[in-house]
Amino acid sequence: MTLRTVPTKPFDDQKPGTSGLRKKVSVFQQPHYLENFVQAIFNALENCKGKTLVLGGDGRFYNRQAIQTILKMAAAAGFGRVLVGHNGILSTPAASCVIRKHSAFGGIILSASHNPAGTDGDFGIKYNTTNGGPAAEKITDAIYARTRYLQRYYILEADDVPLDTLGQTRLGEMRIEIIDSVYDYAEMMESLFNFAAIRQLCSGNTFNMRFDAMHAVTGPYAHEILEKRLGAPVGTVMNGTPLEDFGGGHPDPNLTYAHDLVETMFSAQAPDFGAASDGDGDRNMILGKRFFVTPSDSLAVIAANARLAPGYHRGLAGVARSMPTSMAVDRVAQALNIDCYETPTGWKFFGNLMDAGRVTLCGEESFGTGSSHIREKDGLWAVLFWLNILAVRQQSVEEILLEHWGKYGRNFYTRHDYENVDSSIAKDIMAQLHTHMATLAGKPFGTRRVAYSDDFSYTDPIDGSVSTGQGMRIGFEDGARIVFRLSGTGTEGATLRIYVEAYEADIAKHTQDTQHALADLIGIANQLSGIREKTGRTEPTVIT
Ligand code: G16
Repeated sequence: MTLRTVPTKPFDDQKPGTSGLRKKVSVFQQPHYLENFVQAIFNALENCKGKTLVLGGDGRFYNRQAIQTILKMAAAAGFGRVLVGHNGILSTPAASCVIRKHSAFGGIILSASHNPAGTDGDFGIKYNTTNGGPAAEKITDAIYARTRYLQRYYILEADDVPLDTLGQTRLGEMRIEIIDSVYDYAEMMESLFNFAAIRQLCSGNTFNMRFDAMHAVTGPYAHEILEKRLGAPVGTVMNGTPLEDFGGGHPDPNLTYAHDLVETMFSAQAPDFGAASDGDGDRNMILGKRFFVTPSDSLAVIAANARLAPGYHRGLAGVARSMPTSMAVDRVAQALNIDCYETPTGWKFFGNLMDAGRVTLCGEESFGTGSSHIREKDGLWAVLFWLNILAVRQQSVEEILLEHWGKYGRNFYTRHDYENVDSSIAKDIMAQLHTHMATLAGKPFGTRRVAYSDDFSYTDPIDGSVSTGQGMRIGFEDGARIVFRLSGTGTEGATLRIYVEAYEADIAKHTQDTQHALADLIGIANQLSGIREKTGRTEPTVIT
């Protein structure tokens, strides 16, 4: 085995987005592209000698090839030990769990999350730190800075490592452990939730559920936890075999892309409970019988019922949500008399708050919910939390939501996505909105008046770091809000997101259709951005 130094040249498009570097597979397949980014990570970490790294991904196309390259580069960088998921598989939450449980120095997670996979699909890579969470901006900035002037990378010339046999092997001086992808994670879930009560619910005759793994990474986790450990009937898990191209689907658990599940849950014979997770297992969608729970409401309901789960029976230290997430959880926090933090979009912004013990529960409108049990959002965890609540309360999902809104009021909420918009048009729309921000305060729009408008900026309360340009927000005096943001996870053109929210205290109005309830605000958002005229689109690509 020889250590090779390979000369290379920087690529100018390796700036990590909301969650790591995501590009088309063909971009990653360019000679040196992956290697450059991995070397930039190792260079930014400075001293990897003898340290432990966790490595795995969501099983999409290019996962196995990338793992072989990264193992040889990790050996060249001097890592002492690498824990690799069996067959290269680790869901994002499982990777976070393994990093923490085994006190690893960090981890590399290979995933482009919910983006489609396959030879024409997307691939992604991100670095998580020793707390198990996505690297903070100062680290991703340091990695990016290294990519800008990288001249060489180091790699061990060696045979590929078999990933399909559990156990230990070596690559040069470095020890490799192929670990069970599910075990640590499943054990942790069992320690947090009332498995006995959930088992009774799932294995009885009165309750019926479906979990859609969308041919992505959560299949093996869901089979083990829901069907084996909790006794749900075989067949509860749909699309449970992970495929390199996710079966040609788009594993984004929302009403548009999780169509198999949505069809089942809105049919005449709908089961009582339905859920889905995404490509890498960190997102979740929760459905009742012919009933959709928005991620923002799901976060609020979990917060309000947290004490029902054994892992949370002492209550919550505090909660956090991303800025565009609805303010439903704020109302619960107020009632519980705990702090509620508003952060920019991106799970990495929750890390410091959780490490400092300020918050237990976090969530985002983008179908992400999680807690301080790990430092990533966690799809199956959210599903188990809901099952725990249902098992204890013995009510339907709809009944729980109606009661919740009755107590706290309802935050109607929707997000309109315009995907694959020409990047220069999207930038232009955002630039014009930016100029509007300074002039809107005090202006009336129909029955509403603008209370504030700005480009959201966040000062981390723990380390004082400042993140600017995190989305344009317009707040009305009655608590309604409109937010405009460009997605930081897409790989084609730009995705413009419009988030709309309004609070309704009147219980008689809680069962209105969301799009109808928010129609006037959607009209204001369209008018202010001019999105339809400027893009020629007549409707959003996805509405959630
Ligand atoms: C990632 C981040 C989330 C973020 C989401 C959407 O999720 O981890 O924090 O909310 O992207 O980001 P954007 O609106 O910029 O596209 P995932 O599941 O894709 O890793």
